Amino acid sequence: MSNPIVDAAQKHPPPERHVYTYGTAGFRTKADVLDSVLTRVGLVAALRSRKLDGKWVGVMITASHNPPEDNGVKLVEPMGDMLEESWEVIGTEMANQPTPEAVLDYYHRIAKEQNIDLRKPANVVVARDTRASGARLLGCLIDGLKASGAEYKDYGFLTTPQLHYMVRCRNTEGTRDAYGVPTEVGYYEKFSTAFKRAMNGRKPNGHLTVDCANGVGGPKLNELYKYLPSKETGLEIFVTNDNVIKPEALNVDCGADYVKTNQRAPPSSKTGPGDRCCSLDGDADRVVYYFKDEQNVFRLLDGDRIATLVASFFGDLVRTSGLADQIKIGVVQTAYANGAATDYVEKTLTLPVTCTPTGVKYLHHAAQKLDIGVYFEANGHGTAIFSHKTLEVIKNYEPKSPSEAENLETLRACIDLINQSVGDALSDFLLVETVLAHKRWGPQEWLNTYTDLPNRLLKVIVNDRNIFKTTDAERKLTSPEGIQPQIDREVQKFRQGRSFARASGTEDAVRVYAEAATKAEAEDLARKVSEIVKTAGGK
Ligand code: G16
Repeated sequence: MSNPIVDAAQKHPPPERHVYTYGTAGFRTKADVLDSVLTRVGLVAALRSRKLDGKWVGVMITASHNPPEDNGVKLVEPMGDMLEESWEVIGTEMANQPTPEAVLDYYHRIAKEQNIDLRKPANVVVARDTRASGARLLGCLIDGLKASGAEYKDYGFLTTPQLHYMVRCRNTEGTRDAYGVPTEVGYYEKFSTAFKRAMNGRKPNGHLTVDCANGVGGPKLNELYKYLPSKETGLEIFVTNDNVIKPEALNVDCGADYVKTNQRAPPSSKTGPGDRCCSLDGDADRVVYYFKDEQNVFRLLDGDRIATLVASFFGDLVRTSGLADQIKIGVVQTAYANGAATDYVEKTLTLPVTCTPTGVKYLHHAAQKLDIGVYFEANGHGTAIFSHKTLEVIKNYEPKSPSEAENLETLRACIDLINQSVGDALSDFLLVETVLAHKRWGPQEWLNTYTDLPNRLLKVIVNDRNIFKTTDAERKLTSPEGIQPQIDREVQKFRQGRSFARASGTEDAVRVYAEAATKAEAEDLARKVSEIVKTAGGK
């Protein structure tokens, strides 16, 4: 007798001998080998929702910063967090089941092991970015969802953070933690209203050019901007690279990853000295800023800079609202954070820094331990989150003066302006604009806060990146054997040298990061470490 799960798995068989892993941000690889994964993710999403008593879980089809021919899929927990780690293992095992019958067996095995009542409802929110393969993969996902009897709400095209927002809104609707209205209009209204409140009459200094990586962020930003008319807000935005009609243009010579990795503006950029620019990535969950200085030199203001800007602003607001003794702020970074940024946070802002492995889930969890946790990866992924206790303190505090009242109101507005479910490029850049307007800073004043150590990021292609294993928040390699002492010996030859190598969880490559006293030295160190990696990796 036929079974809907067996039928769905049969309809979308995996390619032979392909091994899938749930990486830094879900399954991510060439789109043409993902059909079977999507169907099985549908089954896992249904199980996860049932495990959580029918709460909405999210499925986002995206490969974010990867090239157009890639795609990917990730699962989102009910409050908008990344999937719990033990379920990443379940996802990986499900994706690698060899036959349709094995898929069915595994489905029931997990239900049994996890005490999941399969008669319970399952609710799943689905969205995708603008990749050409998205429609086909959505079909595969829906086959899995239907086979497991899940209810689903398909939002069509959304940015990844919008999907996280929808999930959180749906699960908190009607509760005291209600996060917002789970519609696109609800999203635009929430963040635009918060921006106007947070600006509190201040106007941005000059216009902002936003490069949307030819991804889903383009149309969504154009929509959001309708809620922020420049006549009312003073916000003048020039949207560039928003061509989603040509999916092969996605992330090509534009976008946050291009700008951060190459340390240059997209070739299409036509801005003049002092003009503020920012770049989103393909699914609009990262943002980096940059500008040309008076000498026409490109200057990057990356995730580290956003973290320091936001942390210092919140420090000021907490103090001037009269809450300094009740709320402590901390910053969470990864090994990619520039040494100068870490120093600035610890020594100038006198705030504690935590270092975690790469991946939003790690930073988010570390930030959850703080009253206000500001977390950003250098590549522009990040946000700030407020603990329950902190939200209560801020909500209930009675200001002692008109100035305290004004600062408290700005702090309260910022809480609404920040997408607390996940880093969100649209909400992040509105926050940066708010801080710059309050401080009356242009990009040069922002840059002047500290001087980055010159650095270089390289990608090395090896036979098997999985042999590269790390420890100490990815700052040291434990395998292949003997490789770390070689890297250490190189690093010691460079003034202010620091370098590490780690396998990417989203691309088939090992990433090498190096920083040193001068640009030439940083490049030299990165090259030397890459050579060591190449030799050890067998290509
Ligand atoms: C994803 C993750 C980020 C990570 C990036 C690169 O970003 O969400 O946390 O920094 O991949 O990861 P890796 O170095 O392991 O390839 P995105 O924007 O691609 O979703």
